[in-house]
Amino acid sequence: MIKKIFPKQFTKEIPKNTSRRFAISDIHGCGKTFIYLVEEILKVTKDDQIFILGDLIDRGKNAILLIDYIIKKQKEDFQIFVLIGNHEQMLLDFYQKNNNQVSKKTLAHNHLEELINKDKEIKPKYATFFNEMIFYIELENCLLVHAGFDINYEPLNGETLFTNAYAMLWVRKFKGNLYKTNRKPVVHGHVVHNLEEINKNLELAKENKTAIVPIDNGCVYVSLGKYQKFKGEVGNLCAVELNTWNLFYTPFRDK
Ligand SMILES: [Mn+2]
Repeated sequence: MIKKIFPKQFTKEIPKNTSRRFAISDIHGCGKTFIYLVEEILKVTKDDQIFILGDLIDRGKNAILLIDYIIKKQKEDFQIFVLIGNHEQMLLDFYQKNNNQVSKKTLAHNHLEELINKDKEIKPKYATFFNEMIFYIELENCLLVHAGFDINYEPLNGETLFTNAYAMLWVRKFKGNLYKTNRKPVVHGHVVHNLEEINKNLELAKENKTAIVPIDNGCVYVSLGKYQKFKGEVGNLCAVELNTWNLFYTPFRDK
């Protein structure tokens, strides 16, 4: 059972739209890469929708830049929807266990000092941002979640696949099952997949033949010099357009 955390709700209705819908995951502080992807490659407009599948923070240097950018664009009526990942959950859990305080020293490791005020409390604009995160989104043709759904999970005490917060944030190597996910493939991040694996599943999605579409290509690991631990081509921030299943991506960039 997951501890009490900030998000107020599991999911919410997404306005229908006829324009493009992009899913992007595991930005992990690669704020400059994200901004380049949405502005220069995707050229996102207010008609498009962007879904961020969690793990915005930790590891990379520009998580604050990223969150400030998202808040600014949302205020300008850009349609950006943000899911929670296990990295947000770990921070919020730690914060609450610590009587709603966290030190700059603790945050410095992940370049998050700007999250807090002088009383070591999360600043209201960021608290609101975390509060409005949700666990999953159901669109007409797919489900979006950070880690996945534990399709082997036997519902207990009224819980379902869609209220099993622990699995949605942490599950790895889950097997897909279209029957259990309303005949919809699950688009998720959390575990790095190389471009070949991502492309293979996108091709299957186009033919309605897959239950799982991973989109995390490990963008931040290049900036950390940890490229080698993964097999195949990794190190890009990916955006998948959810109507066509087309893939867009850019390598990590620091400017
Ligand atoms: Mn994760």
